[in-house]
Amino acid sequence: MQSTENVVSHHKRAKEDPFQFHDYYNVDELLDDEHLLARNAVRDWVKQEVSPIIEDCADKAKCPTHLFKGLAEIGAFGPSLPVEYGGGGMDEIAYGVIMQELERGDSGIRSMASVQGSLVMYPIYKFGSEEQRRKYLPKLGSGEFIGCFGLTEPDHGSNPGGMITNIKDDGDAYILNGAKMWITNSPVADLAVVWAKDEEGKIRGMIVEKDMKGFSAPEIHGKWSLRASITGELVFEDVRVPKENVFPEIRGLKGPLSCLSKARYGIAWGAIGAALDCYDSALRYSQERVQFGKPIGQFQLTQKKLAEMITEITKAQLLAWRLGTLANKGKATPAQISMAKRNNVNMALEIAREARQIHGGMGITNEYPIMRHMMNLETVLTYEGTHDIHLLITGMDVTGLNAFK
Ligand code: TGC
Ligand code: FAD
Repeated sequence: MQSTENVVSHHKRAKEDPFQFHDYYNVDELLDDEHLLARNAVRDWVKQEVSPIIEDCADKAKCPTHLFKGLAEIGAFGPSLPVEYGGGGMDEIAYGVIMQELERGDSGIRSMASVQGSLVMYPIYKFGSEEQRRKYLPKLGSGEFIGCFGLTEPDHGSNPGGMITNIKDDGDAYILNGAKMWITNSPVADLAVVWAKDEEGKIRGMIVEKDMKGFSAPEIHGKWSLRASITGELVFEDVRVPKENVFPEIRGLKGPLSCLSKARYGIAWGAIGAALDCYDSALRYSQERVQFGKPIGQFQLTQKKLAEMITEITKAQLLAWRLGTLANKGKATPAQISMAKRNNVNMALEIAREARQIHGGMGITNEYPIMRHMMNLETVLTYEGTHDIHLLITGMDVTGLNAFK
């Protein structure tokens, strides 16, 4: 049995966040000063602002909404969008390393930033009119407004093209009806980027503001995963959306899917952060925990686990870095992004499971970050396209044959 003293010291250590970065192949040498500056600033911020409260937030299923302002200050919203539109003016690798550090803290914190930057600011920047950009982007970039992204419906998750949420022309506005499900941040959002079919059956994007009549965003309770992130529905009952709030040009599923490409790219990096946190904790535990008269890290079976973990993390780091260089040249294809999202999230989940074993019974407690990451990663494996949907995207890309049609 663990002594009380031991438990207290473990607890203190967890609160102090002893995380150390691991970079087995010196990937840092591939980063420039701006990347390292951004990365280190976010790492410090996570240690100061996220680590001390995150277990409690997860325990109580409470989203730390006060962190929206801090996330804005560290440049986590739209790092690669232009500064004049509320972004950080950095490149795609800077965006990636920032997501990695946030998810090292918690996938839900990375989600807060992914949604705001890649799923709300990005579509407004990419598809919005100049008026829409000027009206919303600075306030979203500064965290004054919180946004959410409504694509998934109760009956259309992996197949968003089947959506039934719709708009009907009514003079200077559209009348919006339908419902969206599983929407990150929706109960606390000031606005939602919503995708709905017009009378010709074409998918359109629009900005719906929280005080529009007929619009509500009830919270979804009972999640065992991503507990520090708030999730809800979007319900539209004859909501009058002014035409000036509708994206002027974009039509079809490629609108929302191109936003997903941006967010999936960030997740491919982010998941490495969760994996690193689990690995770091397992490595330290294996050096400290003594059984049969020696540290458990001295047993070959523990070494096998740790050696495989760092190998998989290193492969994922290189995959993400290469994807980043392609993205910087505008050459990362959606299928390449799918491969990295699928591989890196699955890698992180498997590492969380192995790390849990290394921690023995302590691995199931909130003295260590393992179970929280593991539960979070079950969502990350599913949202932004499930593990199997991404496999089928790769399958389609290599065979030229479409499993979805
Ligand atoms: P399909 O006919 O293949 O494509 C329709 C049009 O879209 C184009 N396209 C893309 N464009 C940009 N980026 C991508 N990733 C794209 N994928 C496809 C495609 O070229 C085509 O263009 P065009 O010009 O010919 O019209 O569409 P499909 O209906 O057969 O569906 C394909 C499939 C299954 C791959 C797609 O529907 C899919 O990716 N499903 C997964 C849905 C998904 O990922 N949902 C995520 C919801 S948002 C979310 O989870 C946020 S979590 C937030 C957080 O907290 O972090
Ligand atoms: P389904 O599509 O019903 O899939 C169920 C299973 O069937 C999966 O294993 C899937 O891989 C499999 N399957 C489906 N189709 C096929 C096929 N053709 N071949 C083989 N297998 C298949 N959505 C948003 O729009 N905005 C958000 O902010 C957002 N945030 C989220 C936050 C959380 C916490 C969660 C859990 C989800 C969020 N989502 C969001 C929704 C998310 O994107 C969907 O859950 C996801 O796309 C899967 O849809 P589904 O849950 O309806 O599962």
